[in-house]
Amino acid sequence: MKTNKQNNEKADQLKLHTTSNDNEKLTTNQGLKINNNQDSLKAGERGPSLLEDFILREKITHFDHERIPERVVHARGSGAHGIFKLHKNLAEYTKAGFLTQVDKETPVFVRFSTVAGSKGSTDLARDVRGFAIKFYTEEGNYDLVGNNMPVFFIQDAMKFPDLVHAVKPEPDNEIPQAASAHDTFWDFISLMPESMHMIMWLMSDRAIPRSLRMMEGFGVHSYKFINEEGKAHFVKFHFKPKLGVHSVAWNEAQAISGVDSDFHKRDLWEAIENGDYPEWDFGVQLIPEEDEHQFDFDLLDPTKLVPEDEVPVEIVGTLTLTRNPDNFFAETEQVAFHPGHIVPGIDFSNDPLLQGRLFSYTDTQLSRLGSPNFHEIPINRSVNTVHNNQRDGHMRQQIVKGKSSYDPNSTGGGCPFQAMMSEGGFTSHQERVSGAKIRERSKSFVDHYSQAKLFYNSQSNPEKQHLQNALVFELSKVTIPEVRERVVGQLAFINNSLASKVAEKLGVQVKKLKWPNQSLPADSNKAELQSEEKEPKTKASDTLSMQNTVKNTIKSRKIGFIIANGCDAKAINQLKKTIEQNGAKVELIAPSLAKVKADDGSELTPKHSLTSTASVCFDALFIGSGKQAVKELMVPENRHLVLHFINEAYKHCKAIYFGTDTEDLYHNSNVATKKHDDPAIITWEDATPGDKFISAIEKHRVWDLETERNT
Ligand code: HDD
Repeated sequence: MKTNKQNNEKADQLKLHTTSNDNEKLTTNQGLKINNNQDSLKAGERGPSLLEDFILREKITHFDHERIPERVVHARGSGAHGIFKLHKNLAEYTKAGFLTQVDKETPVFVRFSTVAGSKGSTDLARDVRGFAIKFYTEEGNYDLVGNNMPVFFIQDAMKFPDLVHAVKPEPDNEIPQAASAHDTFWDFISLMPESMHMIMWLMSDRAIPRSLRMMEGFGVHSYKFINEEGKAHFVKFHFKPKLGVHSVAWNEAQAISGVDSDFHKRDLWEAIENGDYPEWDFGVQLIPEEDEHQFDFDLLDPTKLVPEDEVPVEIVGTLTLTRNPDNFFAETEQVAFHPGHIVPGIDFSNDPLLQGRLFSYTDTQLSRLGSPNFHEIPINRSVNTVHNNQRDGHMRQQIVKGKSSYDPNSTGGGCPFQAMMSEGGFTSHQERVSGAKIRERSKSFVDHYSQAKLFYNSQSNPEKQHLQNALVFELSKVTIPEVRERVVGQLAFINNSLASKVAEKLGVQVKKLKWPNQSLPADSNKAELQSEEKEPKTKASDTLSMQNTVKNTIKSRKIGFIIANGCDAKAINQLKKTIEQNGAKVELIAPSLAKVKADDGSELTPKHSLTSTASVCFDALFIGSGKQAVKELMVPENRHLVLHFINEAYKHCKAIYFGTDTEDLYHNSNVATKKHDDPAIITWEDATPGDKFISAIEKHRVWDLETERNT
């Protein structure tokens, strides 16, 4: 295990608040040493407990108040500390200090999350993933609170509570947990055509990532960069994982939820502990303010992305996660993000979803963390000191000296002083704004299908198939036939073949119905504001398909080796070494947890037994070599377990390597039914099996052969 030290201003600040109980005596919260932590104070050996027992009362009282409300959305999360390093000076576009000093390292805390489920729900739910970053810059905290999908369900914050109520468990029976496959979600979606682009993303495999380390991050909204001269550029933020963007299969996700519902949390934790620091390229799409109207969509509309073919993503930095939190609650649970935490050089756009978010996040922290002093919790503190006249409130930590708590003042010599712009004082971008006070949606937002088409058109055939299967799965759980029909009617505006295939499985007709967009005001001209079927300017984009992602590394992948007594030590150790040299991890699986005696007398220690884990926890399998070992794996007690491992991994399109003497296992497994050449099945007959195995793992899965592998 590598030590993951991090020395920077944030780590140093956190150390001041970090304690260890090593070699210490137990105390009360008042520092009194405790002599007996086993028994309460009683009147006589068998007598009643005494009210006087302040030690018992303190312990129980604190325990009674240990829980705080979970986040209303994004309740389940995993966090890590890291570093953001800038590679390109962006001074031409922004005056933000952390984006203008090349090689500058800014400490960050990142929290990934699912959206709909409760804190204790499974990691592998079909859901959007939150991707929130707190940059502890020298100019104050900058929070980029994004997701792993570049668009959102709704165009206006007014609809956010409705969206969340619809996707959360239904209010009468609190069913289902962490799932969108139910009536209320799809009822809402069917009546909100603007959600269709996001629905394409949500039904794609992006919603079931292989790892939090293997997903993209997006700022979603258009933000603004402001340079020293006050010139503005629209900017879209991107994080591209160095390991590529990879997913699991849907029935694999369901199985993982049973075997290890902390799969993503564990994966992130272990990778960082092992020194496999997750890394992302940080990129920006920059659009001069004057080019705002050059697109066939509105830059302020959060249901639209800017195709990379129209505005390329320029990579300007790296985000690396290097340290696990010391304490989940103190750090990951108490971290408070807010899109409104910005620094000079970054500003908001008029995206109505973003504008609403600017209210919501402080408000939610007040109810979640219970005090306006939440900024004083160590994980939330900026690295520069806070000076203002805000005072008091629950749990105040800062002890501000002096009489003065108002401005202007002479009692404090006028301090703290306002900062001039040249001293880093924040000023909002001076955008000219005028308009009548109206409660309406801009007509430029009324195009709900073109980018949904762009996304669908950009998918490979297996990705299209998965998306279709996901829609069928989700809508089959909907009990109201009209809702299913309405969704299918919406799909028909995106792709006829998709709509009819889904309709067929649901037993409904495709009726390309037009109905008023429910989000429009009752007296608006609905015909004019009804979204028409429109082709996007960019018809398809390679960047939107995971098929075109990075596939040249096996770094940090988990490979299961199924072994037994008498296994071929030389072959196993050699393959293990090669795999580890390429950066992947090998875990040994044996019939039991007892040490395995190899053919050369050496002992191997299995991490798992055949019953304590499952193929879904691994990226690829090696089935151990050696006559004796295979004999043990073939005894009735083990045989069905090993075959289940193989068949399941085969079904999920993973690489499987059959070592020498495993013919019997091979022929009894579903692999033997393969008809075509399958690059991810490696056997004792292959000339360079190790290389072939590694190259198959690099490709992640043979999704193209999914139908064949499942028939
Ligand atoms: Fe939000 C949490 C991302 C729209 C209101 N949101 C939250 C988190 C992420 C996002 C990643 C978890 C932060 C963490 O780890 O603590 N939210 C988004 C994105 C959105 C979005 C990418 C659209 C582009 N959110 C959105 C709207 C509203 C909110 C429109 C309300 C008007 N979001 C919240 C919240 C949460 C939150 C209720 C719950 C916990 C928290 O803020 O701290 O205020």
